Amino acid sequence: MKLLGTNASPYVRKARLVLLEKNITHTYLIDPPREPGSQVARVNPLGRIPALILDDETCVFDSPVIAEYADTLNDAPILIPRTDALARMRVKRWEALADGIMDSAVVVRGESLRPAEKQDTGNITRHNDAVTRALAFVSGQMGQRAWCEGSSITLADLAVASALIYLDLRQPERNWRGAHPNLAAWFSRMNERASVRTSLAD
Ligand SMILES: N[C@@H](CCC(=O)N[C@@H](CS)C(=O)NCC(=O)O)C(=O)O
Repeated sequence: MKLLGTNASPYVRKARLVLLEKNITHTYLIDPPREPGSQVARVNPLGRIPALILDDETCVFDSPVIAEYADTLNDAPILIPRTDALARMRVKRWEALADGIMDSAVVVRGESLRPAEKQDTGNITRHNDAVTRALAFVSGQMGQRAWCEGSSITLADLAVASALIYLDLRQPERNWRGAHPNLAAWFSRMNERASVRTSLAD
């Protein structure tokens, strides 16, 4: 299978981390959707990354669907609980929270690329405030636990790490480590994982 993406996209990072953690053989292809010659719109009608192209050419999108599909391919590890409905919901809710942080940070990034006089400052504030609230919620839920949910790594950890890596990239001035030392400690452990190192290497 082939994963189309870019290194900056937090959704792509989440999908990559799932494939890497589960040791699923794949080729990672850098394909910015807006560049001439991109194959993204041909395979994903939404024109978005990540797009996972299976060997029979089926295209899997978007990142929650990729994560869920990939998680069913093997059990090592199981990243989304299979049978416990409450545990499953909680992991998916963590993912929704992380994706929401990404969504808001992407909006803020988009605004910042517009000429100053065209930027919607109200929109920027709304989305930055949502990120701030969501981080406080993440921190409160995390407490001093080793993992977001349960007693081992899940999709929740990979999704939250992807959101935080994106915040570091686009909002380096945001001092989330100072505001949430428990998140900082958890993140520095996540950062040592081979999957995260690989995703940050290229
Ligand atoms: N909900 C989607 C969001 C994907 C998304 O918005 N990706 C952005 C990159 S971060 C994209 O492809 N935008 C289209 C573009 O850049 O033209 C997912 O989770 O996969």
